[in-house]
This record gives sequence, structure tokens and C-alpha cells, in this order.
Amino acid sequence: MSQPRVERAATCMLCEAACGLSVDLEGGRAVSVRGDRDDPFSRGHVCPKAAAIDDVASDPDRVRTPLRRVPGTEDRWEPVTWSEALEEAGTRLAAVQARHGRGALGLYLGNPTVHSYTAMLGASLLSRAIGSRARFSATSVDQLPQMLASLEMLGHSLLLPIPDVDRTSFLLVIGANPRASNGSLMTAPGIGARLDALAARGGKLVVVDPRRTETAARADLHLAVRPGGDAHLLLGVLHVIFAEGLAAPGRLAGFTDGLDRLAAIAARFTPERVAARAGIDAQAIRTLARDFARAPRAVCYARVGACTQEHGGLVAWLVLALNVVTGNLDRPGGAMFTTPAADLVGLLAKSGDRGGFARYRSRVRGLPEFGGELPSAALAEELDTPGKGQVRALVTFAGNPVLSTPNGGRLDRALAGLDFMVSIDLYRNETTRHANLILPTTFGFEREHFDLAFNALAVRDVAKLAPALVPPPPGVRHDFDVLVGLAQALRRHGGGRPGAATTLTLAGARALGPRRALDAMLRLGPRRTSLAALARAPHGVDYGPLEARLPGRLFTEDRRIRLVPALFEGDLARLEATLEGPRAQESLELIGRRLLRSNNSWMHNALRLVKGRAACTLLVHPDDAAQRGLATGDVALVRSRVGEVRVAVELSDDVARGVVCLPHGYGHDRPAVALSVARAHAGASLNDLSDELRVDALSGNAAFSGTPVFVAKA
Ligand SMILES: Nc1nc2c(c(=O)[nH]1)N[C@H]1C(S)=C(S)[C@@H](COP(=O)(O)OP(=O)(O)OC[C@H]3O[C@@H](n4cnc5c(=O)[nH]c(N)nc54)[C@H](O)[C@@H]3O)O[C@H]1N2
Ligand SMILES: Nc1nc2c(c(=O)[nH]1)N[C@H]1C(S)=C(S)[C@@H](COP(=O)(O)OP(=O)(O)OC[C@H]3O[C@@H](n4cnc5c(=O)[nH]c(N)nc54)[C@H](O)[C@@H]3O)O[C@H]1N2
Ligand code: SF4
Ligand SMILES: [Mo]
Repeated sequence: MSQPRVERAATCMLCEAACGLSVDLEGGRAVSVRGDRDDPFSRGHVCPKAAAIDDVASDPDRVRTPLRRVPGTEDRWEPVTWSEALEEAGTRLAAVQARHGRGALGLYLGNPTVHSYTAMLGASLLSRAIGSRARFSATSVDQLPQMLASLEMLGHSLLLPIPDVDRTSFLLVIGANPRASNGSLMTAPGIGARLDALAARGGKLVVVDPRRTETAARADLHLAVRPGGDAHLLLGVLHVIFAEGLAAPGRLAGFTDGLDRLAAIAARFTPERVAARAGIDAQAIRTLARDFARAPRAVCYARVGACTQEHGGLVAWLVLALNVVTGNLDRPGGAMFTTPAADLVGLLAKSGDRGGFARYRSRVRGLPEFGGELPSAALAEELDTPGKGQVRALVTFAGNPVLSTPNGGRLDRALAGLDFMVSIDLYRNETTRHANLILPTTFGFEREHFDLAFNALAVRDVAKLAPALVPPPPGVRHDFDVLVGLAQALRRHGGGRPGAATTLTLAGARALGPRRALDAMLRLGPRRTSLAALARAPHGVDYGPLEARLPGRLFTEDRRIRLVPALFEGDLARLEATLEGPRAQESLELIGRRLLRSNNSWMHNALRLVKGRAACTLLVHPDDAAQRGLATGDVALVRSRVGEVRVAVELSDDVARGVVCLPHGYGHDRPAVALSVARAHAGASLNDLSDELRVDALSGNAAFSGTPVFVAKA
């Protein structure tokens, strides 16, 4: 007998926009998903991916019971019970630590971790229980430089300024494509409509990007920067602002140190000096500087393209500095700070944790630690380089580093050589196929949802609690239970960090559960709310536009902004060395792209998102194509220092001459990958070309942008 259809409010957990959803439930499934018009923040906006949440949940390829790889085989898997799986995991991982030291067990946390508050809490417990420095995450292939700038300048790595898009009159976007990504470190559901509104009120949008993206194509101005040339551009902009007396920090001057010092630095970088490396002519740099400085309310906003490059740290610093110098930090229409209902930043700071940098370094290459993690660009070498401290066992949670970290090919091979590996994931994919055990978790509407991370990064102060709506498949467990259960199993067998505290904390945390922790955070938070209160507002609560928070919200010792941290100033010599260097002959510079119907590496098994025209194509400028005898539809051989791929070519003058562009997250046609739909739309992996040795030498973040490649007809 069919059950009646009911409609419920939910939140999309796929990307940072956190759109409100209206979900029709029938027979324990989400049979229809629409935008929730009653959500005060997203007002009905959704993108095509939301409908695929149920595709993942009901995917026949989804792992629904713990799986053990049959010893000695690479592609035979057998179901095991949870107690067998956790026992085996605990025994084997503890044995590796007993034999080779605690640091021999590594942990990699993937992007979806931050889309589940229960996973965030559970992962931090597991990480502490493991007690190893070999921790890695998607942070160091993403926003690390921006967190570093916040740590150095504002005193807390998680105090990230958010562009006040709804009230600005000049939005300068560097290395972001919100019309495809739906916004990042800027939770702004319906960003397309918000950008349209900016234009409608007479505001300006300028996009700095080597490709004429969906966002750039509809901007007032597109500046086709050369990959990795943004710090040069920004120094030129600051030069003009100081030289022409346009600096106007306003009230910020009362609590900012280093304005004169920054002026002196900027004086060295005339637009003429930086133009060639930036790929933008001096006059355009001057105009940009004047327009930005003179706009009544302006904000410079940078994201992935600005971070994942050789000068990511400098760019992040200069972006924040530009907002300060023009008085746009912490004022409406500028870059502002949230007052989130669950204030993780404030709570961490109270416990003495503001983040940290370079407190120790990685074993093989000496790359700096950040926030208790090592750069993911060092993951493969930490696994495959013999010696004391070599990582011999790994736990991955919600990550696919074979497709998402630089030189994924090397990591792919390194994973095959591990003594033991446990993956907590929904799928048997390019990474988890190497695991000895795959532990499956709940997903999507099977979990209660509260955006611990993204409510704190939103363009308005909002909060929303969405209950679990559908029952999980019987064989899976909640992410929190799996993470903490694994930690307990490890401790039971004598692994991990010794001391009763850990064991007791784990037992206590398991007994209390993540809801109690969240409720306490909400009650202690600035909104003095609670789970119960939020449950009474199923479409979410909108506390209003962002409010000025400085200097009170600063976490530096003296509550002052440090405009010129020595760390960044010291890195300028490296940038100056690039000013004269000619571009390598013959090689092209590879950049990535995101597609609206894709989400990093893991949604290509949803037919509704991958059907139609092949998405994983190499964009080549017609002039570069002509030189190589390439036409649209040809297969190109693309080779870098680390690997080569074959991929279909698409001619496009959206990319600047000398630049080629391939999306990341593809390359699904490997043995033992159980993704039947994705395999038929496999594409090639951008990260089989990206180079793990190319990092931002300052921060250790991966430098994907501008990887030199040779392209020829296959
Ligand atoms: N549809 C979809 N949405 C997503 C994701 C997805 O995979 N698909 N992923 C989510 C995640 S994890 C994140 S972090 C966000 C990212 O959100 P965004 O940062 O907005 O995403 P991208 O589209 O990667 O934008 C980066 C831009 O930088 C440009 N770029 C590359 N190199 C350079 C450079 O050297 N300088 C400059 N100025 N620009 C450069 C690229 O051409 C690209 O347009 O998106 C999230 N949303
Ligand atoms: N060249 C290049 N590389 C990039 C980027 C780029 O722009 N260019 N972008 C980088 C960025 S910004 C990011 S964030 C990283 C992402 O890198 P990763 O986080 O390593 O990779 P994802 O593709 O997000 O993989 C997510 C994994 O989590 C699983 N998963 C999804 N939901 C759940 C869940 O609820 N529970 C559990 N247990 N598992 C789940 C999926 O099956 C998948 O295996 O990629 C980075 N890599
Ligand atoms: S924009 Fe992001 S949050 Fe909104 S529906 Fe699409 S994937 Fe979900
Ligand atoms: Mo990301």
C-alpha cells in the first residue's frame, strides 16, 4: 500500500549555497525536490544538482554495508558485519601504530566533511584519537591561503571576511566563478540573481580570470589575467591607490598597524613593472585601482583560482589588504563578518585554538603544517618515501584525493602499497578502491542538517535546522557513529593517543551524541537559540544583514589588524623574481574549471547530471589549436612533468592564448571502480597532470593553476 505524500523543508548539503529545499516524501524516499520559496534566505533558488540528492541516496552503486576487500585481490569485495569491520580496522590500524609509531597512521578528510555538522564533530574526535601529525584534508587544495591571511592579519584562521554582495556597488572577483560554483566562502543562494541585482542598481562587476567564465561573460569588465599573475596585479593596484592618494581606511585606521609599511611596499610595484607578468596592461590596472577606490562601497572577493596558484598566500594577503586600505573591511557593501548562531570561531578561540602555521613541517619535503594538517600535495610522498615516519596506513573520510590532489597518479600508486587502509565513504571510487575496508555512512536527507560551517560564511546571518527526512538503508551508520566507533576500536586495541581522557571523551561523546554538542553551541552562541527553537522555524531564521564587528571580533593579542605580517612581506622576494622571467616556449598553461552540473569528483554517477554533451573537454584557444593542427572533437594528448592524458578538444576563445582548461574530478575508468554511470562518462583527470611539486612555497597550498603542459594531436 502506498504511503501518502508529504512535503517537508530541508537544506541542500551539496555545495556552499545551502539552498532551502522543499522535498516530497513518499515511501521513505525523496520523490521530488524543489526550491523552498518559504526559505527566507534562498527564496526558492535551486540548481540542477539538488534533484540528484535522491539519485545518490538510491544509487544501486552506493555502498550499503561494510565491505572488505578479499585479501590478496584488487577487485573482489565481500560484505562484513559492522562489528567484524570495526574489530578488523581497530586491530590492523593499532598494529601499524604499535610497530611504526603513531605517525604511521594518516587521515585524509574530504570536502563533504564540512557539509555535515555531525561529521565535523566526529572527525575532530577521530583525528585527536589517532594522535598523528599525518593529517591531510581538502583545505590545502583549496582555501588555505585565505585562512592563513586571516590568521596572520586578524588573529584567527576561521575569521573569514564575506563579500556583502547584496549591498555593494563594486564587486571585484578574483579567481572565482560563482555563476557555476554557486559561490564559495560566500554562502549566497541564488548568487546569479544577486549579481543581476547588483547590475540593476547600477553597481559594477569586474572579474579577473584567465578564462571568460559564465561570471566574466556577464560582468562589466573581464580582465584575462595570466595564471598566477594576481599578486602582481594587486600590487599594481595598491601602488596606484597609494600614489594617487586614494587610500581611505577610515575608522579602520584606528586599529590597523602597517599602513605606511604597505604604502612603501606598494611603491616598488608600478603598474608598468607588474603588467607583463599579470598579463594586464598598465592602463587597465590604473583604471581598476581608481574605480575600486572611488566606489562608494566596494569589495574584492577571491576564491579557488586565487588560492591554488604559486602566489596564493600573497594574493590572499593583498585581497584583504586592499579591502582594508579602501576602508571596505567591516562596512556594509564591503567584506564583512558574520554573527553566527553557532559560533565555532569564538568557541575555538575561547579554548585557545585560533589556528596555527608552520609549527612543524612535513617529513619528506619540509612543507609547513597548517591548522594541525600537512599539505595534501605532500600526501603521496609521505606514503611512498621509505624511512622513519613513513605513513603506512590511512583512513579517508568523504574524500577522493586520487582525483582531487596534485599528481593523483602518484597517490594512486602509493595507496596500493599501504599496509592497511580504511575508507568511510558512499562509493567504491578511484580512492576507496584501494581500501581494505569501506565503511558506509548515511547521506543527504538521512541526516539531520545544520550548517555549522556555512551559516558562519553567509552573506546574511541565518540559521536553519532540518530534521532527517528519510530512513537510512539498514546497513549504513551515521557518520558521527562511524567516526567515533572507529576511534574507539583503535583505542580498544591499544592504538592512538594513550591516556584515559581520550577513551572517556569518546565514550562520553558517543553517549551524548552530536545533537547535544550543537544544542550547547546554539545556547551559548550570540543568538541564544537552541535546537528546539530552530525546530519551530523549519524554513530557517534570517537575523538580517551582516553587521560591523570590528575591532571586537579581532583575535589578535592587541585587537588590531596587522596589515603587513612579516610572513607575507618576506615572500615578496619570490614574487619579484618572477617579474622578468619569460614564459616557457611551446608549453601551455593549464587551468581547471567547475561545471554547474558537477560537484568535484563524486556526482558523475547521477545520470541526470552527466547525460548529454560530454563535459570533460580541453578548452584550447583557436590560435594555439591551429598551431597544433587541432580541431573541436579531436583527441589531444596532454602531457605534464608528472603524467599524460587523452582528452577531447573544444576550441574556444574564452581561454586566453597560451592557456588550456580542463575540469577536475573526472577520470573514472580505472579498474575496480564501482561507478557504472560515471564510467560511461569517464573523462580524464586534471590531477593526473597537476604537479605535486608545484605549491605556493609560502603556504604549502597546491598550485594547480598554470601547470605547464604540452598539447599535441593524439
Ligand atoms: N557546480 C559546482 N559547484 C561547486 C563545486 C563543483 O565542483 N561544481 N565545487 C565546490 C567547491 S569544493 C568549491 S571550493 C567552490 C569553488 O568556487 P569557485 O572558486 O567560484 O570555483 P571555480 O569555478 O573553480 O573558480 C575558480 C576560477 O579561477 C580561475 N582561475 C584559474 N587560475 C587562475 C589564476 O591564476 N588567477 C585567477 N584570477 N583566476 C584563476 C578559473 O578559471 C575559475 O574560473 O565551488 C563549490 N561549488
Ligand atoms: N586541479 C584541481 N583540483 C582540485 C580543485 C581544482 O579546482 N582543481 N578543487 C579542489 C577543491 S576546492 C576541493 S574542495 C577538493 C575536493 O576534494 P575531495 O574532498 O578529496 O574530493 P570530492 O570529490 O569532494 O570527494 C568527496 C568524497 O566524499 C564522498 N561523500 C559524499 N558525501 C558523503 C557523505 O555524506 N559521507 C561520506 N562518508 N562520504 C561522502 C564521495 O563519495 C567522495 O568519495 O578538490 C580539489 N581538487
Ligand atoms: S546551488 Fe548548491 S546548495 Fe543550491 S541546490 Fe545547487 S548544489 Fe544545492
Ligand atoms: Mo573546495
